[in-house]
Amino acid sequence: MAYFMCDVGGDIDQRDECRLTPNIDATVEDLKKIGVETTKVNFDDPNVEEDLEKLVRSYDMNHRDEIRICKATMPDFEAKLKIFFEEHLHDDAELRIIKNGVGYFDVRSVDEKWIRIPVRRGDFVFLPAGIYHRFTPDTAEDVTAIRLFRNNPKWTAYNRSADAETQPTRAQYLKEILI
Ligand code: KMT
Ligand code: NI
Repeated sequence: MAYFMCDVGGDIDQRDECRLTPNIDATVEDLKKIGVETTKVNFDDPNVEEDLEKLVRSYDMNHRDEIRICKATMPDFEAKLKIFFEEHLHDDAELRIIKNGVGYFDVRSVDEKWIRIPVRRGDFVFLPAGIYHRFTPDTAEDVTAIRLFRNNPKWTAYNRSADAETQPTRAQYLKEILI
């Protein structure tokens, strides 16, 4: 379950749970308000391929690939981790299914607090285009994810800035989702 998280930095490692004390859960409703959807895929089900196909179709996607985020397989690993954890938005939705490992997607709540969504094997996450978000693996630093996308995905990251604020996708998100 998702929860509102504490600030990171100093003694607080982004790769830890980063819960508030006391913990404050974020509800499905909190996520719905910002256009975020989560569901599960059962990789141990022999029909998992069908479930994956259904997901791909229900989100009108037509491709998928796999990304493994770990030191051994990812060139410039440390730099990539920094990029993933910079608050940013994209012109396309971000759809991910975690196949292995543990990580955290952080998304901004309606009132701009960080909501942390812990993800592990079987977790599917949909982040709409224009939402500010970031990602980190946990301390094991080995996450494999399936990415769903359409032709010519617009994965350019706009880090939070005046420039990102003026992106049409951001305006669209604010108009359609937040208001
Ligand atoms: C992204 O676009 O930030 C990523 O793909 C990283 C998360 S995938 C588990
Ligand atoms: Ni992203």
